[in-house]
Amino acid sequence: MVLSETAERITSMEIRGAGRIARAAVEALKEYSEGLDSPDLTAYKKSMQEAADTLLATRPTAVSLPNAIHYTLASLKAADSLPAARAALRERADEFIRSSLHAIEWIAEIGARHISDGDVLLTHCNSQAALACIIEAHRQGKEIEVYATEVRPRGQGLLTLQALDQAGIRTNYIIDSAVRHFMNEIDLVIVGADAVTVNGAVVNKIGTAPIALAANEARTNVIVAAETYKFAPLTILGDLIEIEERSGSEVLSEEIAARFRHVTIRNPVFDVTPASYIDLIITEKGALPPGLAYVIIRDYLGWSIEEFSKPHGLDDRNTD
Ligand code: RI2
Repeated sequence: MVLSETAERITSMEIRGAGRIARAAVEALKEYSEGLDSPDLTAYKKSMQEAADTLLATRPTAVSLPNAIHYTLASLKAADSLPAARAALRERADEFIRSSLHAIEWIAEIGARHISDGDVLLTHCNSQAALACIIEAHRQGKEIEVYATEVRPRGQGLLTLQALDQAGIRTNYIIDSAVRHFMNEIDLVIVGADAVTVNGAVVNKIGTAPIALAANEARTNVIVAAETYKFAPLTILGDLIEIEERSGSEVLSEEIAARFRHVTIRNPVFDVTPASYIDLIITEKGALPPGLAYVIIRDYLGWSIEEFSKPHGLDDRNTD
């Protein structure tokens, strides 16, 4: 598939989910690199950067995308010839894809430890990482039941239903606004993440924050399943995660919307859940309270506060 096609499929959400878009982008970079007919290393690097920019422009919120792209491109730094650069990129891309899939297996293993026999769980949207924990707990023989939300406006809840049903897990399908009604029956909320900030706030599908609020009120624990590459290094500098707002036509058809003259349809697709509403973040490196998010950014993404005292430190950073 050509790179622009992958970019288009990410933008349209045909390829979706923070982990999946990261892997698809890295795969696209690798394919693009293989087919690139560059006269020299400088031209090759320039073309690769342009390709990366095209992919980076697709969706602004899931930090897995820039983290994965920067990690892959960082492999070019040490290359001193065009063939070496191409080989390094290929190796790095394969390594990222392999390790990101491994990460989900580890998260499943660690997350399942936090799910007890008899638990009633609630999940929102369609997170591979969160689902992996639920499915692993079921595989271990724990008797569990799940509430899965519809996820307006794109309906990713259906994908979740498919996965849970296929695994043979007893599931209740509810509309998003029914969450509080059922919260007293829920033992544990488990969701994924598109980004985790340095202070442990979690950016995830719109509706996650009110679910966490309702859980907090009902004293129900909330855990987040997130690979380390979903932690956002630039939040150390105070950068905010951009919340993607998509077309209003996803919420109301253009035909119906055209009947109104004074109505604007707003469609933010993510929200921010503060760290204080999250009990635990499950990463492939272990489970940690959200307050320790900085440790992940420093130890596993290689970004430390000390680096930022250097001028131009940011431009030189990579995830090596
Ligand atoms: P995994 C999704 O975003 C959802 O917000 C989901 O919770 C998150 O990515 C993480 O998904 P979207 O692409 O990486 O549906 O765990 O907007 O699969």
